[in-house]
Amino acid sequence: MDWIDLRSDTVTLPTPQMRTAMAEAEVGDDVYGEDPTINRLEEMSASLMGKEAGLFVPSGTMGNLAAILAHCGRGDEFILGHLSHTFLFEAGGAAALGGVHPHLLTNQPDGTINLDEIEGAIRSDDIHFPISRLVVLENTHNRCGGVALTSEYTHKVGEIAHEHGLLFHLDGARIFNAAAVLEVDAKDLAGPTDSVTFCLSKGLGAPVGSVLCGSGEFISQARRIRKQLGGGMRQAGVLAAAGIVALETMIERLPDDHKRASRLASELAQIPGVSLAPGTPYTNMVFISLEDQIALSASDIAARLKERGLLVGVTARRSFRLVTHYWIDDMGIDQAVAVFKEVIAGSMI
Ligand code: TLP
Repeated sequence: MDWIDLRSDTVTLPTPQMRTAMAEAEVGDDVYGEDPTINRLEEMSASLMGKEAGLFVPSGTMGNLAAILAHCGRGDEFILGHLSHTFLFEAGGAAALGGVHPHLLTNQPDGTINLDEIEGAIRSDDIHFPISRLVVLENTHNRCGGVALTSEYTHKVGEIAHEHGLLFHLDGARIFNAAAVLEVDAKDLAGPTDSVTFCLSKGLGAPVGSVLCGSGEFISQARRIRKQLGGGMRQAGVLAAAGIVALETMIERLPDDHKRASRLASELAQIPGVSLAPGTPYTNMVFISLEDQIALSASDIAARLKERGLLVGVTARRSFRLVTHYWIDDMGIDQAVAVFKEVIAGSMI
């Protein structure tokens, strides 16, 4: 079956140009710092983020974890949103491996955290309290609908963090989607941060990897932590080569995914029984839910869609996430809408 896979942009397969670059990549032992392709990817990434240095890591999860462990010690506290990927979907790594205490604040529907709440969450010097060390934001914000956080907001958070002596990390897994929709440079969004992770293996289509960027000193420390976590790779230039192609060819096409997400959303909204989440889509994610006249649960609907070749993400009992990406063309959107229509029509009370 030719699947239409809208579960995530993580499902993207490498492009033919990536596969060629991977086959031809010049490689060396990266633990010795001798893989020229990885070195090049790290330099390109740092320059795109406006930082001194970069570190190629196997995943966004490891990038965020290495950043938190480099910034915080055991018993320190990091402030983050209750819907952030780092809190929800990274297996509690900061607590499990670093003894770093999460201080959760409410994410607003637009992905931000109220600035007064951030300031109010910063602890005073009292032996009863953990030490506030770090603020973490996410851009685009996945569970808040793939919404982009503006550079004005990010600057304000940076000011608050730095005024109080805290550090600031950005989970910029999809920072280029944010930059595209806001029509700013990714550097503007990463500017106020002390560190930023972005992913090559989501909308940019590379098979593996993320890059953590920050100051030279921070990256040296993160490099040691990556080794501790078992993430010191050897001739991984074969992977970095795909990452370079991703940076060179895939960033400028992200608006295509956003346009297709818009069309998908407006066509799904026409189907009786389906409603759009407020604001969706902001970028490449469409969040929808089932109205009461649909008898089946989201998982049951997803199973029926799957039988017809359409894969979607189930986010709750009655809701879904559909993500557009490089491998979903206009025809894929048409087919997805047609399959949805058919399955929903057969599921009315
Ligand atoms: N997100 C995945 C799943 O884990 C939910 C997805 O399908 O969206 N930060 C953000 C904002 C992410 O969305 C993800 C992955 C990560 C970090 C982690 O990246 P990986 O999967 O490379 O560890």
